[in-house]
Amino acid sequence: MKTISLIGAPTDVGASVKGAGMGPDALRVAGLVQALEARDLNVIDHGNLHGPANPWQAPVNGLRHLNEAIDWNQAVYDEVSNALQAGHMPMMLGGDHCLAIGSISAVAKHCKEHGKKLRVLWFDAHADSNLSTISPTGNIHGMPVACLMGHGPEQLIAYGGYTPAMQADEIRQIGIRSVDDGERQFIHDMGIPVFDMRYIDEHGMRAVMLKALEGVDENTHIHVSFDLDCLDPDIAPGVGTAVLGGPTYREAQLCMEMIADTGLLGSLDVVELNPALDLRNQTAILAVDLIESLFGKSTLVRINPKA
Ligand code: HAR
Ligand code: MN
Ligand code: MN
Ligand code: MN
Repeated sequence: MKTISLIGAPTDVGASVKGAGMGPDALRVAGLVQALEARDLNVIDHGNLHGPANPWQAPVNGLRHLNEAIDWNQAVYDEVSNALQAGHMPMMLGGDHCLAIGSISAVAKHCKEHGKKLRVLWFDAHADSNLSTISPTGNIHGMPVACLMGHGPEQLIAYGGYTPAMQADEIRQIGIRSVDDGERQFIHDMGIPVFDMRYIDEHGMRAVMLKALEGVDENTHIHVSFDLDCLDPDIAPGVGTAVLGGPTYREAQLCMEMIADTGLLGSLDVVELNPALDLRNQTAILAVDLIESLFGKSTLVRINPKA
């Protein structure tokens, strides 16, 4: 039986609005543990990590709350590393998306040490590829992809002991529709593969996921970094930085189902849930519903599913 390590990281130090720190508990209230157990998974809920409070300061040198972000990511890095070491599948419950720096640094190191190929599927409305010099806000949740690719403050780019943690060909971004000018340039320069909303509109989600999963094999570790603001705000209002025009419920389900079909999911981030902005916990409930599909719950009723 597979064991899932739930790791709560209740902070919003990287975000532009407060509230994401309540994300882990809202996911628990929505029945995350029970849903996973119903998928025949063994769940160990490690509870919530501890870290510095959000001092709510202005950016310094283009970075907001750098020291706090460093500490939180160290805690996430350590706990995700422990889970992988124990042979468990880490599920990091954010918290804002800056925490993916620690989480993916740990996963990338694990893959290197075990000769595994890494494929990160980054679901997001935003590109999260800002640098301190180009960010319009200084918020570090807008910077994790750049940090993981070796561009960021030195303490945020070397958790695993080497830089960069991740190469451009190890990530696929899906659902992107809000990109700053500087980020657009960075994405082009680095060659990060992006399936933006226009691409999804034109080609359809099935074609997008087939492409995003191209090249994965039995030796691939898939990491899903799921920023809930990827989803259309009509169905997922409980996020701090909602952007119109995201994937529908069915499109999101198809993504999860196609990843489940690979059998290669190795780790997961669920981030940017903001219960203070949610309606009766509906975004958390939706997240749990999608996670069930990611772990193989299927609504297929065809006699021959391949037909
Ligand atoms: N690009 C903007 C910035 O850097 C908004 C980033 C918002 N990021 C998240 N995570 N919510 O995806 O400030
Ligand atoms: Mn994000
Ligand atoms: Mn986002
Ligand atoms: Mn693994």
